[in-house]
Amino acid sequence: MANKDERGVSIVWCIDCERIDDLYFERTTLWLYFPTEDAFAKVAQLCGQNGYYAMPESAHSIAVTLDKPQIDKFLTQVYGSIKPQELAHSRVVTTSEGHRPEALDFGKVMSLDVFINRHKGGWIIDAIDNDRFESWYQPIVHASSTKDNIKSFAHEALFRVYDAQGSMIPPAMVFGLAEQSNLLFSVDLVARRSAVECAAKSQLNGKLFINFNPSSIYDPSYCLRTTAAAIAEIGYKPQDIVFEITETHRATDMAHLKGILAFYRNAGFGVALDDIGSGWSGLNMLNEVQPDYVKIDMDLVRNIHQDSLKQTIVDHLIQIARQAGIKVIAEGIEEPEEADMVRQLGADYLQGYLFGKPQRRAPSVSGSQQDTISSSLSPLKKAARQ
Ligand SMILES: [Ca+2]
Repeated sequence: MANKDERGVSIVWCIDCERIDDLYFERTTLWLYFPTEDAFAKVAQLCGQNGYYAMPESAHSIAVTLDKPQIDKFLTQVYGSIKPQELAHSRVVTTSEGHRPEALDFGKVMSLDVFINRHKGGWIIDAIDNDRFESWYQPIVHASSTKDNIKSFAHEALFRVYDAQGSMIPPAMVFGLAEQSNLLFSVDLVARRSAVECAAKSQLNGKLFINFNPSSIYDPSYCLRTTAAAIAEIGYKPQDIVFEITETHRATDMAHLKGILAFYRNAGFGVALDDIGSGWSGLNMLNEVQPDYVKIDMDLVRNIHQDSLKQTIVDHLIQIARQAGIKVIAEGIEEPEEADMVRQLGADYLQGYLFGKPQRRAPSVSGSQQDTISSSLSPLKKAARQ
């Protein structure tokens, strides 16, 4: 669903051009067309059961008029009642109540699954606009650390988004939905800014690992310059920052990925490859990309002390990394036995609940210093809205 250019790279979605508000009115009529009479019947039935104001237009189409608060519930019900394929082949366009679609509205016709994703993505925009997000930090420790004697090396920033009631939205859902509603670029940029901002406000020590999804970048020199400038402005040195490239198993455009890495490298930042070992691509990438760090996927670490196959794989990974001068971080350590095993195999750093869960850090600088930090990062805020 993402817009792709000829290289298959995501194009920036212009929030200002495609605000979700344009789809809704005081009372909105959704003009729905379904590919099958069966799908039509299911939606007609749920309209009847829930007392929605609905008028059939044909055996395949229906006009449903809803108040704003009803829209969310209606779309969730439709989503739950018809098959994904039917959803993809259904069409929808909206008008204000009492108006039929005109020729001008044809450009707004979209498939029902995109419409629903766009709708759900609305709260992401809302959360970003209203600053309902922050970063939490999980420690990365030297491999010689034990549960009771932690030698801190770095922190990984983890992005947290809250709904209007203040409940945390599950992080996997945030990025999944951001991608489906074409908001990955903005969300990833806001998350990078938040990682730096919250770390500066709480005066976090040591290196800072910041997650970064390469598919959210279409032009490294433009997108990353803003991030790099903001980091410098706030007083961080590039060598304090390590960008963790996530979702690498999905990176099909190696030249694009290398371009991004080269930019970070030239600017003096460190680069890590995340989740190595979760797919075959990880190993090939190691040689091609030559990162400073690799993070071994938590699936490989889980119960590694009881699994000789996992031990063999991790042993190999660490050998390859060592030969290339790459430092190894083992993620997802929960048990002391897991820590012992990856330490024996030669991991350099460890991360996981055994050494600390992701936690929010309270600001430790004055209110005016916080304001200064926020304003030096404002170029990033602006960029996220472009
Ligand atoms: Ca990560």
